[in-house]
Amino acid sequence: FPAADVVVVTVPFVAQGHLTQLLRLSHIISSYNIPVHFITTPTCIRQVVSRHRLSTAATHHIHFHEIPVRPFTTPPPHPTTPFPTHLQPSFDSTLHLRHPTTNLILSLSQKVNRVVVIHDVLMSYVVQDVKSIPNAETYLFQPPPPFYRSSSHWEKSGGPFPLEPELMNNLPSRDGISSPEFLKFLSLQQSHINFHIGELYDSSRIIEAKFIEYLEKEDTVGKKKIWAVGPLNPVQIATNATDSMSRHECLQWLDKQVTNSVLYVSFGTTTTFSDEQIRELALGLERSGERFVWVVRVGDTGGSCGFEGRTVELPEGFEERLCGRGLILRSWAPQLEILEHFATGGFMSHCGWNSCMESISMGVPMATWPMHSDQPRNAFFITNVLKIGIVVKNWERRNELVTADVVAEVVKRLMGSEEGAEMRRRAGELGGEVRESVAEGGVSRMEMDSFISYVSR
Ligand code: BUP
Repeated sequence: FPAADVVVVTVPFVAQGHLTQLLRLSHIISSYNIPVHFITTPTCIRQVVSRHRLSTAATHHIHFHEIPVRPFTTPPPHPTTPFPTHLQPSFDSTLHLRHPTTNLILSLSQKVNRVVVIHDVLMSYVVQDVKSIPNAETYLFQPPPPFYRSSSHWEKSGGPFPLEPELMNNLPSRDGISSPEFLKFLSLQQSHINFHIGELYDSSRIIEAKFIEYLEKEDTVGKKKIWAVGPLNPVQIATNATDSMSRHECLQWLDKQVTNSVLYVSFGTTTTFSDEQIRELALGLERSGERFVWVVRVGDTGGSCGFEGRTVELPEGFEERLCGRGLILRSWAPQLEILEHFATGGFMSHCGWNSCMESISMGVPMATWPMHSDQPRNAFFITNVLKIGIVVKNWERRNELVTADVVAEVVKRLMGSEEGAEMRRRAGELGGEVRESVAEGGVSRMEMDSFISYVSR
């Protein structure tokens, strides 16, 4: 691919999972020798740089633009309030990014033939002025997977859907996946979605071909081109001498464990359990008798302030009683490396789409515990469509406490039963196919190549 006279501007939504996806996409695009400009707030830049341990070598084609946003006037709600209320600061801060983003695109448009703007669907308001810049064009990045988008469309339109009707009868409802504030924010975005050229997904036709085809056929996006270019996460973690010296201590602990014997437990960046739920989970993990690595942290609060210092209380004596059978991580964990590790044999997860794609591509079966947004449908996709997961918490019982007994039973099924072993085998095979899809000649790589050809036409 010759470097055409084109630059890409990526505009992520200001929450970790969303930043991660567009940062990964930026990396891939820059590897085609196309300059990428990544625009967000200073807090988010700091967050992605430290959490992703970015080195200048890895990002030399990515230009980070920090846009200071006004200080928040009200403190954010406590992180245990239901999602996504505590992310209100994120919603507010995006609104301030509109003019700086337009100015950046405008100034780039005077230097190159074409500016390609790839924006999170939640940033449609921010990029609305691009339509008046003649040599700039927009592409919408959809953070949820095609299954979520296609099943939501089918709910409204009816008609045939590429899944057995009995399964569709059990599709989790979308009740309770969002707060009124978030719905208001979404509707603001919706009113600015209409002028993009195409849509990009962090998914692969290996796992979602029929849902992608449904979206293409059903014309849900007004005959927009769809590119499924995932997984965006690296599928092979490079380790060299320097990296191995700075390897996280949990990886050294995993090195000493038996193949597929450890459950990784993490519920993402946006939610915090109640003290009561933490207690049941801890006792359940203990009762299961299985080995685990558990990321116990307070959810992000829209990068504003306040709760970073709060810690989660575990039951008294819990850590001592484990006698080395479990590892508690209280800060940012190297999730991809953990999932890639030979000792990891299961992932108990909230089913954020990044976590699902990472687990799928590393061939790890899941125990599903969704909390909000697309997560209930992602969990359904993992357990009922790909059949590489077991339910811990059913969405229809979202207001109930998950007891220690339920946790222990699911963990034992996933980690210590024939059923779990069979799922692991299936997940392993699927993971292999998904990893191949991003290698030379694979379907996802070809879609990425086709996207790059299109934007540098
Ligand atoms: Br916690 C944690 N280390 O300790 P999702 C998360 N991650 O690398 P989200 C770590 O953050 P939604 C940690 O690998 C994934 O890439 C993880 O994204 C990484 O969930 C990302 O899974 C989390 O999409 O919620 O952002 O919590 O995306 O559903 O809004």
